[in-house]
Amino acid sequence: MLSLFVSTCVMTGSPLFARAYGWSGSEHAHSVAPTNDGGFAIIGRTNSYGAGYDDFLLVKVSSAGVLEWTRTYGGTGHDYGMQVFQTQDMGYVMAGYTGSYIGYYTLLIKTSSSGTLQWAKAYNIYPAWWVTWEGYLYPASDGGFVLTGGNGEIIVAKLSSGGAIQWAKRINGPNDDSPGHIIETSDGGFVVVGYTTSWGSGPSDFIVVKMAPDGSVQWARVYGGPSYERALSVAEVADGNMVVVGYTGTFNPNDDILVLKVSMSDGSLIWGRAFDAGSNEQACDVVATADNCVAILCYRYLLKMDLSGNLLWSRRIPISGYGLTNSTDGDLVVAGYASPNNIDFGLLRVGLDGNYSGCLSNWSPTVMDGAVASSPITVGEDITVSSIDVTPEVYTPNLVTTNICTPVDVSEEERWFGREVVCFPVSGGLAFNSQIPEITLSLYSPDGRLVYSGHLRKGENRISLGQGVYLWRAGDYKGKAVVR
Ligand SMILES: [Ca+2]
Ligand SMILES: [Ca+2]
Ligand SMILES: [Ca+2]
Ligand SMILES: [Ca+2]
Repeated sequence: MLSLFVSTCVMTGSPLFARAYGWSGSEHAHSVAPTNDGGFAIIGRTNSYGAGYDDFLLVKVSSAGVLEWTRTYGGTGHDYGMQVFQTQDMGYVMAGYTGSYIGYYTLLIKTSSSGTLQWAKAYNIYPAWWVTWEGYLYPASDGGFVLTGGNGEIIVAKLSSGGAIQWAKRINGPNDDSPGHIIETSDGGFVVVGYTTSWGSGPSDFIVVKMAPDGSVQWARVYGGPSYERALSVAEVADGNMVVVGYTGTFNPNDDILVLKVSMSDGSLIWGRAFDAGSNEQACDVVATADNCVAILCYRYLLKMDLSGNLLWSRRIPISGYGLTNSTDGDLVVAGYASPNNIDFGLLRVGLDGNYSGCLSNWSPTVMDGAVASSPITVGEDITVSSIDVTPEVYTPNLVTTNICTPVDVSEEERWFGREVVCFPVSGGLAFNSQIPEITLSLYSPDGRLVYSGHLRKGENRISLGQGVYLWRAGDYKGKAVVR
């Protein structure tokens, strides 16, 4: 029988890892952003180092999760870093809560690409407390930022790249309302989500407000059942609509994840799903994925859905996640906390298949129809925001890295010149040409499972393999190979 197997050795990839970064006190990570070098910037807070109580902690790691540099920023009070993004000049902008500058409760910090402080501003509207530590930031395509926060109300402000306020709006409900994430949408407008006790049914409902680039409200709606609903995050998805995530008490006495797909054009509900695993499940972040699906983070759980509302996979993860992002090459990255040293920053990188053997395990929630009632509301009024320039203290902490899971290194350094082990195509498998008398060879599936282990002799070694993608390691040499 003629074998049609053809194999090629290809370069790719980045390691999967789950790591903690911390010191003796508490390091809580709140979110993570990809950086132009393929790595990540993680923001949160620490009380191990800094100017007093908690300070912002910014940790820069490589694509493989290797710690590159760290800084703290803050004053003598509590300073909680919430979100970070890389700016168009390759620096960083961070936002969070501050208690260090009385009367001004949102802190925005701009640094260089190496974390050097460039400017910092604190913001408030008087007499309201503006941003609690649930404030969120998002980069705007004009180089500026949009910021939301509130303590009993939802405030949205558009800032220039230098932190000057361009406009600010208040979602003016009569009762308590609280913001979750804000995003810029592909039309240059913005969407802010949160929860409201001013409208809707029962104790609270999701609130979603779609704004034009100038902050005028295009539509606003509430969504919910007879119990509480709280939205925490939103993502624009591949078909131009949005997915809003949070939690609900409508379907069970305990919290369930609630996922709503909502029309970008008018806010009508497209579908809803709720997930229960018998305990309190609360989705806290969502991202659109490179393969046109969505991934949803719920503390110790990560799940992926298609845009029709089907659950594709759900996993238990080894860190308590708060923030979810995409790597520059499409993997999923979760930031949160882990506990090797009291409480540390935790960071997990996993592929779009959710497979990371020995690190993530299957989790099977009950899936329910989460379609809930929805109604339009009328909101939006201009407000005045004031800011002051502040100078946070900056420190360089020493953090320890701990592996929570054994990293799966799928990276390839194809140093053909001088390579002592080379993988090349043969019919029905792979061949390895080794110049070393004897060396151990391990072959893994892409999800990190060991599928072959043996020794290479000096010279050519042939291994019969079925079709598929294999990761291989022989001593210091490694690569990825496809058997077709
Ligand atoms: Ca710690
Ligand atoms: Ca502080
Ligand atoms: Ca409700
Ligand atoms: Ca539940």
